[in-house]
Amino acid sequence: SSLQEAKKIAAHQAVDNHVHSGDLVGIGSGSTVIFAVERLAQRVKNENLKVQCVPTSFQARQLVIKHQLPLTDLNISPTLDVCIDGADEVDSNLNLIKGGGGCLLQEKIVASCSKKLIIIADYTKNSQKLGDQYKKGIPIEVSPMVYGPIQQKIEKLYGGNVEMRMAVMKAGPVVTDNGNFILDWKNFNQDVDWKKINTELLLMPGIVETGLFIEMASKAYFGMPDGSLKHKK
Ligand code: DER
Repeated sequence: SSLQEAKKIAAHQAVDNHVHSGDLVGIGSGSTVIFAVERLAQRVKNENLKVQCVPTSFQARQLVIKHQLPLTDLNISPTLDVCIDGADEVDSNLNLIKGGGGCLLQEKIVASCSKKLIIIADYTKNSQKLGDQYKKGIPIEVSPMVYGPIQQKIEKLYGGNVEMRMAVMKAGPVVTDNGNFILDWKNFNQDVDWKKINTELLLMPGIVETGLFIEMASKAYFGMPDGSLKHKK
C-alpha cells in the first residue's frame, strides 16, 4: 500500500542519512521502525556496517534478534549516537505524540540517552498542531494502583476525557512491558503550552511517563503518497 511504501521511504532515508559504522543505535517500536531495522540489516550485510542496538520494547528486541543485529543496553552503552523511532503525530515545532503502541516509557528513556532522535513516519503523522489528525488521545503510562484518581485529576484540571486502554487479545487493560497501565487522554484543548502541561503531569505521583515528547526530536522524515519524502528541521 502507499502507506507502507511511505513508511519504508522515511525509514530507509533516516537509516542511510544518520547511521554510521560504529554507531550505538536506539531502536524504536511500532510498524514504521520495522523498515528501519530491515535497512540496517541490509547495510550490515552489504557494507559490513558495525552497529549495536538498544531496543525500546519486547517488540523492538525481537525485531533486532530476528535480523541478527548486535544487542546492547544502556548500562553497557549509556550514550547512543542516534535513536530512530516512529510517532503518532508530529507538530510544526517537532513536538510529538508517541505511545500509540504502548511503548512510550522505554522509548523516551532511550531517546533521552541518544545524541539525536530521528523520527520516521508516513504522511498521516505530519500535522500543524498535536491533535489535528491523531484522535486516539495522548497516552499516559500510570501505576495500576492509581489510574482512577489520575483520570479524574486530568479531566478536572485540563478537560477532555481520559480512558483506560483496554487490551484486545487479553481480557482487561493493556499491561505495558513495564507492568503499568496506559490512559489515553482525548478531546484535549490543542491551544496549550505542551511543555508546561507535560511538566505538570510528570509531577503527579503515579504518572510514570507521558506520550508527549517535547523538544526531543532532531528531525522527522515523512514518506509521501507519491513516493517522495518530506522532512521537518
Ligand atoms: O508507540 C509508539 O510511540 C510508536 O512509535 C508509534 O507511535 C508509531 O507507530 P507506527 O510506526 O506503527 O505508526
